[in-house]
Amino acid sequence: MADHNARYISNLTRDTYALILAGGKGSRLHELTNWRAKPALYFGGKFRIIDFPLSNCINSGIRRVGVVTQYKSHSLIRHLVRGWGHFKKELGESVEVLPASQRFSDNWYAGTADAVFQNIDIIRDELPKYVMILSGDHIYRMDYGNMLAHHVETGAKMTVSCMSVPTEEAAGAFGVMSVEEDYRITGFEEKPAQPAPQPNREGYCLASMGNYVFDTEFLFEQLRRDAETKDSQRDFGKDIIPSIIADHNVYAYPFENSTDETAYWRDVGTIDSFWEANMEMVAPVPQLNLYDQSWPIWTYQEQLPPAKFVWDEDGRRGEATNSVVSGGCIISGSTLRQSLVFSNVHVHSYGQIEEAVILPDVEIMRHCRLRKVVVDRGCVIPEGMEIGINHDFDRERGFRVSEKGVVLVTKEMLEAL
Ligand code: ADQ
Ligand code: ADP
Repeated sequence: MADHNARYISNLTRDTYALILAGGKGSRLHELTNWRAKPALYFGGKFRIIDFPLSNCINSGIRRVGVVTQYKSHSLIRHLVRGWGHFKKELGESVEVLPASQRFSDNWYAGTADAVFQNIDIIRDELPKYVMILSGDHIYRMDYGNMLAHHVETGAKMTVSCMSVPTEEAAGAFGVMSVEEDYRITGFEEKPAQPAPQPNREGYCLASMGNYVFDTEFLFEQLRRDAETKDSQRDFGKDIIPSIIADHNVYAYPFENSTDETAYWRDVGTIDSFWEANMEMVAPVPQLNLYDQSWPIWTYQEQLPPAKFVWDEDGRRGEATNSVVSGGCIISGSTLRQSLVFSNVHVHSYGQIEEAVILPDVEIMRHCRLRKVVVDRGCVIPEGMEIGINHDFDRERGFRVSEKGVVLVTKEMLEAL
């Protein structure tokens, strides 16, 4: 791709409205999404998933953003209002929450295309030249300006960002595309059992990341056409993309070939991938650098005192290695290794905690042993409890043990003991 100067890109981002789709169920996360939408799930010690696409927008220079919510949206909306409600419309900035409000129809949002269609009037009011439709479900760092420049340069009506993914991983999980040499899309199937192979890379295919750029007028035309199409499921992957590629220029934007070496993308759709992506954050040098001041991840945070590590009365050290510990935590006479601890967690003495992801407001009483666990917000782990040591026993007690042996514990599971 040609090098672009900053002014060129900032003109494009300024002329763009971003719509983040944050209404999905995330059902493969099981009890973690019983009470919250997937984009509201905690990640990385301080953040929620939605903070990543939102921060990408702000850091890329896109200042007009709508967040489309639907399923179990209470905690998501509360977070957006508290953390992202300070943008000033008068300065051309806004982060708006767009719940399914049945303004155009008597229904909730059907598929992703319907979620956009039902907000056409709000987008039109903004008069953007381009609309970016972004998935609110992923942890990633992406400069959307480069994707916009690619869209303009290829003369595409629509651009789909893609990643090279091993075929067996992509089967049934992602939208998969076939492309010509210049990345024009010639075929697209939503979650095929047998994905089309990627040219020049054996065993891989080109998977859609669920992020799209559209010329605004073209988007509106296609949404209106789709709304009148019988049997459409009103979905970008299932309906819109397959129906336009024959007659219009639709291009793929290969994300990992982009010039940005810090590009990062993770789908955290299962307990295992959620745990793994969080564990990556405690590595000595993670690929996603949360400490990079040129690409800050913004969020809402409570006013909390700093984390505290106490040598208890019996002379046991409170310590943490290769771990991330957030504000408001007290680690007293316990050892944490390779663990990620969110705010307001109190670990009492004689604890041994390894490879744990502990969400906010958790209390772990004395003499606990935790290994390879995800502990949901608000849990109180009773004195002497061992989790992740004997998986049969964990299952018997009603905890969820994932395919790769991560144990999920929630407040409800503990209350049912
Ligand atoms: P999925 O993520 O499986 O596949 P979907 O469940 O429709 O598709 O979710 C897409 C995004 O829209 C998510 O961010 C979700 O939260 C949100 N969403 C879903 N239904 C919604 C609704 N009714 N209202 C508002 N928001 C909604 C998609 C693409 C694939 C691609 C993968 C990449 O369809 O082609 O490969 O994303 O993960
Ligand atoms: P144990 O780890 O033996 O169960 P606690 O966790 O109750 O004991 O307390 C251990 C130490 O943690 C205390 O001595 C104190 O230094 C610190 N601590 C506990 N609670 C607080 C608090 N609310 N504010 C500040 N420090 C606290």
